[in-house]
Order: sequence, then C-alpha cells, then structure tokens
Amino acid sequence: MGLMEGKKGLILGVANDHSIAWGIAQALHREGADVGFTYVGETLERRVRPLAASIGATFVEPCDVNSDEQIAALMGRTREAFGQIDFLVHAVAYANKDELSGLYTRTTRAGFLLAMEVSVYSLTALVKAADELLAPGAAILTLSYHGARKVMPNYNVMGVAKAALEASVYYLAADLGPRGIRINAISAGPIRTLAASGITGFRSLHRAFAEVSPMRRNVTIEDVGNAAVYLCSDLSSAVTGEIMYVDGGFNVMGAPSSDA
Ligand code: 0WE
Repeated sequence: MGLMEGKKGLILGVANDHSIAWGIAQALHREGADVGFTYVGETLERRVRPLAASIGATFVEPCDVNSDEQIAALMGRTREAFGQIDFLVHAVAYANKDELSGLYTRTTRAGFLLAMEVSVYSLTALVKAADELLAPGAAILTLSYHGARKVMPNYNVMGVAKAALEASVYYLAADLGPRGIRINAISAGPIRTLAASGITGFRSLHRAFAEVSPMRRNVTIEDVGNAAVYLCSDLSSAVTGEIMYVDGGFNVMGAPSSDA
C-alpha cells in the first residue's frame, strides 16, 4: 500500500519532464496520490497536459500566481474536482534573468519586487486561498535553495527571495499548526532544469557541487521526489516549519575535501 493512498492535491510549477515539480508528481503518484496540475500560458499547457495524462491525472488548470482572480478560480475548480485537498506543492520562482548574474547591488526596485511577488508572496497567497480546502492533516511543500542562507555567486535577488520564502514557511507553520496542517520546504542541490538553463555559471556550479558534496554526486528530481513523499505523507506527522536539505550533504561542508 502506497504512502499517499487516498490523498489528493495540487502541484504548481511543472514546466517539462526535467522539472523538480515533475519529479515530485511522479513520486507522489507512485505512492498512490491523485495529483492535479497548473500551468501558465499555452506553451506550458502543451507540455503539462501530456505529462499529467501519463500518470492518469485529469485536473489541469491555468494559474498565474500573480493574479488573485486566477488563484481564486483555481481553488474553485479544485473544490469541484477534489473537495478538500491533502497536499499542495509550490514549485514556483521567477526573477529577471539579467539580475541572476553579476553584482547583487545592481538589482532594480522592479526586479526585486517581481522576484518577491512570484517567488515568495505566491506561497502565502495560495495558502490563504486554499484555506478551507485544506483537509486536517494536509501538508504543504515548497522549494528553496542554499542561496537563501549563504552567498551563491549570481543567485542574487533569488537568494533574498528564498530567505523570505523560508521565513514564510516558519510563519505559515505557526498559523496552520493548530489545525494539524503542516508546511515544509526542501532545499535542493542544483539540478539541470528549465529554470537552470541559460543561467550564468550554472554548468560549473553543477560540476563543482558534485565534487564538493559528501555524496560526490549531483541531486536528481527522483531524490527530491522521494523526500517530498516523506514531507507530504503521514510519515512526517510531527514535522512542520522545517527546511530539509536534499543536497547530498553539500551544505555541511566548510571547505572541499582534499580528494575533491
Ligand atoms: O531557484 C533557482 C532558479 C530560479 C529562477 C530561474 C530563472 C531562469 C530564467 C528564477 N528566475 C529565472 N528567470 C529566468 O529568466 N535555482 C535554485 C537554480 C539556480 O539559479 C541560479 C543558480 C541556481 C543553482 C542562478 C544563479 C546562480 C545559481
């Protein structure tokens, strides 16, 4: 019997079959979950629909997280299709590409606010809108990155946004805890997804990560999916407000091992 048998919920942030959100979707489906998906725009819709179909999912709805109206419409459709939900996976982030390289001091006001709105406020907005839909014992999951806590070259405004996202997890955990609802984040090592493509220095960062991390390898979307099963299932029934690293131990290193 699967760990997610009888559970249903939403996953936001699948762009293609390399997406971390897709790794999470497959793992939750494998454990018996009924998964619904969202997309933004026609290009992503054309990619998400066949992926959803491949795991027998029929709920595929638009949701631009910058729109309160679209979030409300999504929750209305969710109620019709699922009634209450047992999990909500937030795998959404965006910053202007030109602000993900060079000096952090060049960040613009508009770029800062955009990164914070899409990557941080969206989680709070979704939790707020999903409020009556969340079943007792429900689990919410978001994705962070070590750049929230330590300086990662070029990550810049996204690092500041992920720091605010992690703090949002703490505050949301305090609000939702009395109702038995949990919220956690996975801080994943760098993975070659669409979001990472074309990012200045990503290839060398990805390679250096595998050399430095205790496991001496990169992290896969399957690794993240399996960790997500733990955090979305009743296995983690007393775990909330946690930022769980799925990074092969990278974050504990202070300097590279001499054999690296
Ligand atoms: O959180 C992220 C990436 C999020 C992201 C990616 C993009 C690419 C395309 C946000 N906004 C955009 N905007 C775009 O126009 N990661 C953890 C992956 C990542 O991104 C980096 C990294 C790593 C790792 C950016 C610079 C340096 C390292």
